Amino acid sequence: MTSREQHDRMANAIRFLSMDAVEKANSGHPGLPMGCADIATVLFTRFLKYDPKAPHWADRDRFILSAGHGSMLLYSLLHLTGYEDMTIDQIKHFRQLGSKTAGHPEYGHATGIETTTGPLGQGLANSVGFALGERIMNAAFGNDLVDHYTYVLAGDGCLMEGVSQEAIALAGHLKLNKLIVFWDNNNISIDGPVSLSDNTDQVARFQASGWNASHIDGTDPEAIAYAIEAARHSDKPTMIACKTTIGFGAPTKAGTNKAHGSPLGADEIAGARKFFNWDLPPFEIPADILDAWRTAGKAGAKARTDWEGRLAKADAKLKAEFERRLSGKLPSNFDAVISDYKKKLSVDKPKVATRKSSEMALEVINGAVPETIGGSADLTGSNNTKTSQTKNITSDDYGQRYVHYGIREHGMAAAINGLTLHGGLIAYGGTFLCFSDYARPSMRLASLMGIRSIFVMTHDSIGLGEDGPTHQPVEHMAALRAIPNHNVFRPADAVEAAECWQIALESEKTPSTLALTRQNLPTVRTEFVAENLSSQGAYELAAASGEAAVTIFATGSEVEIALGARDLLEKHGHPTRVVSVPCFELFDKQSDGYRKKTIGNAPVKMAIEAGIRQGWDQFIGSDGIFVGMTGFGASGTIEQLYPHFGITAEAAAKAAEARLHTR
Ligand SMILES: Cc1ncc(C[n+]2csc(CCOP(=O)(O)OP(=O)(O)O)c2C)c(N)n1
Repeated sequence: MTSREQHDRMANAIRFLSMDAVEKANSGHPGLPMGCADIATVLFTRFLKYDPKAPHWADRDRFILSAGHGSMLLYSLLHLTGYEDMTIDQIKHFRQLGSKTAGHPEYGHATGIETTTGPLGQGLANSVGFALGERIMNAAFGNDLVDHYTYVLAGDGCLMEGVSQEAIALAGHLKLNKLIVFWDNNNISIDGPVSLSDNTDQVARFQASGWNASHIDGTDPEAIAYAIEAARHSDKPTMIACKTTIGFGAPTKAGTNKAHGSPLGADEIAGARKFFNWDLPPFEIPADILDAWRTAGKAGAKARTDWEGRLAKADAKLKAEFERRLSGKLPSNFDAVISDYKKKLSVDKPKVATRKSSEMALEVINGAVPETIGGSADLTGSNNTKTSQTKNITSDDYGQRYVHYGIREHGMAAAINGLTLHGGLIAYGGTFLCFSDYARPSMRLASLMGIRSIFVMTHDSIGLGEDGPTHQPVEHMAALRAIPNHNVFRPADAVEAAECWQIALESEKTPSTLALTRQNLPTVRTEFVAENLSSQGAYELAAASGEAAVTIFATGSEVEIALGARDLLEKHGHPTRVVSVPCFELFDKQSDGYRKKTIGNAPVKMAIEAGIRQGWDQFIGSDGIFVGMTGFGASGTIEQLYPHFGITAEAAAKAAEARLHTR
């Protein structure tokens, strides 16, 4: 049992590492680590199940610092408990280029960082996916292999962000009782007291969403321990409102926004050293305190080796499947399953919407890949995300594979990231492409983290018809394509849809968005090709009858229009080729030679996409012809809208001919 004095000195080690690192970096946030050091010390020395020697141990408890600006809290903990890559040198290089101690915690930079945080609210919203992932994996593999908690430290900012409500409501609904959130209730944000902009009763708010919630003194180790113990035995998720003081120990800046986002300065730090009776120079930890921290860091080793013993003794098939899923590798027959399915499609030649093609592909995928977890933000019937294998996950049955996320696009995308980061699962979820705007902050973080989250975005153009411009995406393809490391697919038919899904599942370090139509489309890939042509990003779908006078590039539903324009142009004696472009990002990765050959040098280059031009000049040049949208859509039938906006085979052929004649 740690004495109060020992606890205080251990907590102070966090405080001094944090304030000294921020001071040396001359930037950062010392206030949160100083205020929350007691919570972190109790959690990491008395409750958290972890082993710094095995940071990826599947059954570890997860700790998520949702208030990512307090990154030095996490870095201090990782250093003190003995994570090998978090050296004192890393702490000394806080926020410096190339160090693991980035401004905000970044997934993949150092072990022990479970998710990237900084955009407030994201960590809290991810945690719902982590906690749900734990329950799903527990249902599949049992208590012996999967039985852990998800702890979150969130600030006022996390709770003010709208995504927090989506996350809280979902967690309460799903009764994720192994999710435990500490709220750093310090009454301060950047502009000053929280009362400038908020007076929500947070405890009542969480309770209203089905959580346990109560106030404690966040500086009293016993109160913290008692609250955690109670939370661990609850049948609901728990929020512990911890009253703290930002910058605790700084003589004049404590309790004020001056302790938030900048170094404290030499005088304040000297004052804090006096206050805490800490006379060591920066970055030095008293040997007995470092020992105590390292001992705490070793405490989880036994739980880990016990767990390894249970895994070794588990049924061989169960063990192999558990290990395969955690490795992120797909079942070995996956490629063959997709190849057989593609063969069948080229024979059947279905004329269906790509949202339906996506469902058909998912029916095959979900049959072959048991770790997929589907879902939709209340548009299941429209997004076609549910298949025969995916029944509803409920608070009574986590052993299923479909999440009704509710009308919570942002919360869904963040939870998908959490499910993905948890490990052992491949999560996808759907909404309308137009509402990717509501999910975009989490989609961007999936790209930054380099994880396999999959977003299914249907109703991908004016082709959705009568819902009108509020629902018709126009700039969304361009906006999503602008995110680095994000594969944005717009398949043209059922074969491309299957190929795009295959790539999405195989891309372990890149999230994917599939943009899918509401309207039916013919099969354009009528001949079976074993190779995944979509993986090249763009490929020649129809060759010209002679030396090409025109090349038409198109995606998704507009490939049919491009093929129609090609027919007209060929009839008029203009050899025309069509290039399908299911994914810009993958095309960018091809060799110069392949890209040059695919773009070709036809005198007239044209792109057709029912969206804005942005991004297309790389194919058609600034003097190329773009057939698409120049502004918002309109409410009407699909039959009216395409001609209204001039996106037809006739209009495209006419524009190409006009250009040929001016040459
Ligand atoms: C989405 C988002 N908006 C704004 C910011 C900038 N920001 C960083 S911390 C912060 C204030 C957070 O206040 P609080 O959570 O109370 O943290 P404390 O000051 O108590 O450490 C703001 C506005 C951000 N990181 N993320």
